[in-house]
Amino acid sequence: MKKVRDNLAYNCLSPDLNTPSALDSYLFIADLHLCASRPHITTAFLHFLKNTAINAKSLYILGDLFEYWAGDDDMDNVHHQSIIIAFRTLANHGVKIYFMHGNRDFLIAKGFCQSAQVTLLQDPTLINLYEKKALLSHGDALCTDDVAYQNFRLQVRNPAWQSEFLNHPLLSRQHQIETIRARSEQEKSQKSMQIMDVNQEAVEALLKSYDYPELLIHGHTHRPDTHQIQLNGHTITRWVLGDWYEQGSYLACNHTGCQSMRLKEI
Ligand code: LP5
Ligand code: MN
Repeated sequence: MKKVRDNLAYNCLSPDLNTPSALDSYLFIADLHLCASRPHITTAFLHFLKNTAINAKSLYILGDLFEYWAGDDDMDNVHHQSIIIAFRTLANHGVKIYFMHGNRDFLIAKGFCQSAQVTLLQDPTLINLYEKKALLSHGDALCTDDVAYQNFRLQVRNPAWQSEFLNHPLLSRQHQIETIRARSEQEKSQKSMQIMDVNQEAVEALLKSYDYPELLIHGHTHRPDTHQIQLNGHTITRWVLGDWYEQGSYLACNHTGCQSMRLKEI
């Protein structure tokens, strides 16, 4: 018990020790955007894996684990290796790790998953969470008002486009991605907050097509919150996960419910 209390005291801003801990919980994270140029975030994440996720049943990473992923031939660098090794260590302790693609790391493939002992999930994926249905998604596909992004997404999620892109040398791919990143940042500065949020009709259509799960958990918008949706006589909770830019956060779910948890500032 002491181990859990110490762990909570370290990881939570909230002093309430009665909230669900990581012990035997399902943990959900997204939008860490790990990269070598923000080493403190990687350090905080490795600490989270070693001290918090280690107590969980499963860890679900719902996309944008990395700032970007240029291909599985970029696994040898020290930064990527430190994360792969930490995942392997966690998996060897019996914690099941699931990963879903985000809009920045959808080129993660078999090589990474095998090496990190991570199971790749389709977007969306329905899971059973203590007899409740929970639908998991990165969330970008729900931002249907962002037409420029959806057109871009259609292009780069095309398998033929991806295999052509992966034929380029790693360095050239990295340069192309940097160019797209700059363009994306420039275009985002011109878009309204509303356009870059999920579209309510898209959310409702998705929930209906999955027969009204009790929970929808996603990231991408970087607007951590809980939304109650009343839809055709069903009550659905939409959990939006936070990013890890200034403060790491995760959603912990156990048999008593789900609780949004924050790490100390990073
Ligand atoms: O990630 P975030 O939240 O900052 O922004 C997203 C959308 N932007 C993106 C781009 C990624 O951030 C960067 C690329 C990731 C690398 C993927 C690796 C493989 C692809 C290689 C491509 C060369 O996803 C942003 C959304 C925002 O979320 C909110 O939802 O608005 O979308 C954009 O800004 C996209 C622009 O509006 C359109 C960009 C058009 C670029 C067209 C060039 C096509 C040619 C590609 C071939 C080189
Ligand atoms: Mn995203």
